[in-house]
Amino acid sequence: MTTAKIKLLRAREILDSRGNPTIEVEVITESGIRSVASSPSGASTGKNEARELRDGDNKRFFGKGVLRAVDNVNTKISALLRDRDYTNQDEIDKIMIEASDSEKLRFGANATTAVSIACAKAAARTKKIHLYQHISEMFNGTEHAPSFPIPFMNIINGGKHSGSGLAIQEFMILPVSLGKSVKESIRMGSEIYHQLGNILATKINKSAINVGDEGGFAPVLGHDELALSHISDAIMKCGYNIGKDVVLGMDCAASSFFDSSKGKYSIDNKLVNSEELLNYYCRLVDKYHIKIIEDPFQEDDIESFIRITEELGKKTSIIGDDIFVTNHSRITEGIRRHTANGVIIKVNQIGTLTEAIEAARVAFSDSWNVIASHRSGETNDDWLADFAVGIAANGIKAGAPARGERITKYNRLMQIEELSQMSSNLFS
Ligand code: 2PG
Ligand code: MG
Repeated sequence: MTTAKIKLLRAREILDSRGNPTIEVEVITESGIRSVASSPSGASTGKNEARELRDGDNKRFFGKGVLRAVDNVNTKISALLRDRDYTNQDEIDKIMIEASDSEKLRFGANATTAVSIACAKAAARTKKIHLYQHISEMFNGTEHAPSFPIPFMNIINGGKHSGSGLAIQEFMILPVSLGKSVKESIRMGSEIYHQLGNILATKINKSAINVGDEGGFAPVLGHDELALSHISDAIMKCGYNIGKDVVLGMDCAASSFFDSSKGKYSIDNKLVNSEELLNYYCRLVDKYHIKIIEDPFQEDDIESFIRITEELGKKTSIIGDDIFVTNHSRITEGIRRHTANGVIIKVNQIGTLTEAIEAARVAFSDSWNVIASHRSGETNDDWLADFAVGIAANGIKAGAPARGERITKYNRLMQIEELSQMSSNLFS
């Protein structure tokens, strides 16, 4: 009989990086272990994501409070999971999935996500291993040498994440000379970020270095292409080789600049159709060494996804976020139709660790690029770094190399690298 039993779950309302409420869950085990995890929250959400439960009580936080989700953890989920073996993640998650609805709205995906991760943390502590090792064991079935993701650093913020007016949501740098280690790639990213800040402040003005939700700069540039051009200047000024040391990526989050009444995309003060948008991307890819394009079209424009994957997929990874929403059936369908060749994995988009791992597994089975991702509303919890290493993700999206809730993921990644180089496996 197992002794790894849940004694109590305790949830509370905390604030995320945007100052909105989110949920933190503490799991307390029979043996006295206490583990805490919190759920992040997105702004440019896919319409098929698992749903956060918000109170809708306009007297508190303009309706955004999460007291109902907190109460669900403290009462309903607690009753379901009490005395359960928290080292059996499959079982813990299955209980929540079966008692919930398909959108996870009954408990709130914000509640189930935090419970799921808090249990994984408790299990790792019980096994006296690190969270990334525990997730790796879950993912691979056995212990595996850690594999490190490339940091995808979002250094210019547009779309719903800033007031820059840029249509494209994220302009990212990927320090790809990973042979140089995680530490070195993070150093490169940080240098380029600061160099970009100098360029924007000098060429535009100081207000151009105000930042958006993910810590990237939010300059008012007028044209999206200028963001790529300033970033390229910053990379070169730092002495790095574009295309070799560093490549570029974009999360277009195109649903957010799609005008459904006109059936067109609004970018650079123009309305363009999907054909014109595809041509625009093709031009940018060649000119700026763009190796990642996430959500190039709105989430229902599957035909255009197929088109761009056909056209650019050999040289650029076409990544689906809003269209797949970390859902393994949607990814399976995407593989069948060649809708993309990469996927974003966000635990809170599906609501449990087990389902997120399953989604990643399906994507890997067709050699897709798998990117573990934060949300634009984050907390200082750093579990994402362990998750990314645990599933051997090709990349990790954690925002700019600035702002506490972003750098805590990058710092943890560097810590994991150091831990994995130590001969001893001792838990510290
Ligand atoms: C995205 C994410 C994270 P949000 O679109 O990939 O960068 O944004 O959390 O707002 O959905
Ligand atoms: Mg995205």
